[in-house]
Amino acid sequence: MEAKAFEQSEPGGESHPRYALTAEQIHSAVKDVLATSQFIDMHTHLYSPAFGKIGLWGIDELLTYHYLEAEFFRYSAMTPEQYWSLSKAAQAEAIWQALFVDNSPVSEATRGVVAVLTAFGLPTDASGLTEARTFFRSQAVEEHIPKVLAMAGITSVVMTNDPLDAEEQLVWMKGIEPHPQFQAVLRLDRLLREWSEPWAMLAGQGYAVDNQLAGKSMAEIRRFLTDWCKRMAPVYMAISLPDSFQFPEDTVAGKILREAVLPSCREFNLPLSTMIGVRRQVNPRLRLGGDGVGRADLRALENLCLNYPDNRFLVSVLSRENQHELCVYARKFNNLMPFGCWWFLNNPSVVEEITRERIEMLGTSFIPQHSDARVLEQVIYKWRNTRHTLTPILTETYRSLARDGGKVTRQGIQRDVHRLFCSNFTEWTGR
Ligand code: FIX
Ligand code: ZN
Repeated sequence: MEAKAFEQSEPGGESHPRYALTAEQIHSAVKDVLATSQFIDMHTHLYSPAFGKIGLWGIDELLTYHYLEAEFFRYSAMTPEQYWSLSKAAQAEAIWQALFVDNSPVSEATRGVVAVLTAFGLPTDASGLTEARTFFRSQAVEEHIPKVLAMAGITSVVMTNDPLDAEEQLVWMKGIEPHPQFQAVLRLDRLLREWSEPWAMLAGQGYAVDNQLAGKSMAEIRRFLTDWCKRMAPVYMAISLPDSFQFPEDTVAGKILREAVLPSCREFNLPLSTMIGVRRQVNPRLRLGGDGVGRADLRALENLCLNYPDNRFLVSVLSRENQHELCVYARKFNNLMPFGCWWFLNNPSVVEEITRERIEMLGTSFIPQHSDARVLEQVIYKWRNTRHTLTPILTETYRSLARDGGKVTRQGIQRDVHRLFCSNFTEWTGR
């Protein structure tokens, strides 16, 4: 019986989209579909050209990515304080020397830089950065951005926009033209911090909030969210949350989430993205590279999904130990969309494990990956690696289906890949 799926082969050959593929053909079809399909990058820290210097790109930024800074201190005798006192160029040179010249760049993040250099035809074994710097300096950013996105095979990129960041606020207040390839996200981490900080910032933007969150504070926070939704036209609102996150919780942040954020999401029909499990500043000396991970109690997520059925939640969890629970919750609540293999999970071995589990439990009703790129050119290696890691996983998935008697076609694979990397997101966000 095992051959049944393969007996259905139609005339017109393998290239016919509805031709039932053989086990051998499945591999090349999956590889080809993954290589040629365009994806949406639904969470990054990249910016459209209108944001000027806020958007990071080029070799010095690639080398001083906080993933690499954390790795640098494992090899170098330099203290973090000495490192922070250097110029960006000197930091990049120190990292190049330690991670690429004195040692083999075999980690995921270092291989990424090698892949980017290769993609631009730059040397990967140079003793210094002269050639790479000359190349990047000669690029005009407005043309460089679409070229890089095309090289990564992504049609559009979702930014992370913080309305309480002074520099970013200025750009939005000036008014910017929407960019066809960049979508905004209203990021709320600062709003949900220890209230004394956002209180002063909101007051500074002209909202009549009280330092005790009393009086009409909540209505004013709603007004703040409304104004920023109109200004940014975000595709979702987002918060990253610690491993200790609880909901409901009788704290200022818990109250703002319940009484302002969730109702605003409903009003504007926006999903809320929650990224749960970060332990901020485990080692503050490493700055951005100093955050860690902790296992979260996902009952908080259960309470959100259960008690707010009219809200939609995009959810990524940072701890490997929370991944299985997340899949189980997604089977219980169809207002929950798991996404991405975030940060410390974005390594082939872990991506493979998580993605297999998600397919086994959720079929194609999840979003396998986002890049989380902070520096433009990172999308080239991050998306290449995603395609590479997913090829054997999807191949095996479809071969199992064929073994069970299912008809596997190129058209079906295309539909599924599109669903995973585009339409699960666009349908969820209504864009
Ligand atoms: O909170 C986030 O969006 C995180 O992705 C970042 O803050 C984190 O520093 C990062 O870059 C992870 O990839
Ligand atoms: Zn991020």
